[in-house]
Amino acid sequence: MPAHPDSDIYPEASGPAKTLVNKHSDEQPLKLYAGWFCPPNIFISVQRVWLALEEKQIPYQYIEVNPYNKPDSLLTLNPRGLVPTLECPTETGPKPLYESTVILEYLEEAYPTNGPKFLPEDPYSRARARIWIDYVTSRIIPSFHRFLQYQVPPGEAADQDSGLLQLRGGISWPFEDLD
Ligand SMILES: N[C@@H](CCC(=O)N[C@@H](CS)C(=O)NCC(=O)O)C(=O)O
Repeated sequence: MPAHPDSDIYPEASGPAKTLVNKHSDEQPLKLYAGWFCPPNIFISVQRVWLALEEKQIPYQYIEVNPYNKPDSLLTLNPRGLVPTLECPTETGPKPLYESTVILEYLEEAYPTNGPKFLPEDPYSRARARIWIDYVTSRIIPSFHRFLQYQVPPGEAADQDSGLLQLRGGISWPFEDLD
């Protein structure tokens, strides 16, 4: 099988991102396996977790990996080899977590004194917030991803609006139902 086009991408962050990476290179019990090139506008999953750690000022170690050239260190923690993957300290030793929304809830619960809180305290408001989280994850992100990757089908005339119409179709929602 041919290698993924991003398998030999530049191996580390640069510019301001590199400054942040360097700040979090020291050994810490909590480790974030991430890829610098998973940009917020395409794969928001890495950025969600990275931003949460920064916002909550939770000490963490940043470990750069290329998820398209999966190192054993990542596969041992997450057999699917996706980022973000978190290595978490537990009473019985370090354990892995993955799926960005699950990681966000873990950080909220495992570090209760680190603000800001991402979810409201009131259970009903929390549930409403989760509807929005699910909507962004299941509708907006995949639709936007399809939009970015849209290609005119072979034999069809180029129409700049086709990708946009697909995006709009994917995110349609009865907005008036939600606050
Ligand atoms: N649902 C996952 C998505 C994780 C994901 O797809 N991450 C991308 C970021 S670049 C990845 O690791 N891709 C590597 C691959 O698909 O093999 C989450 O929210 O954490």
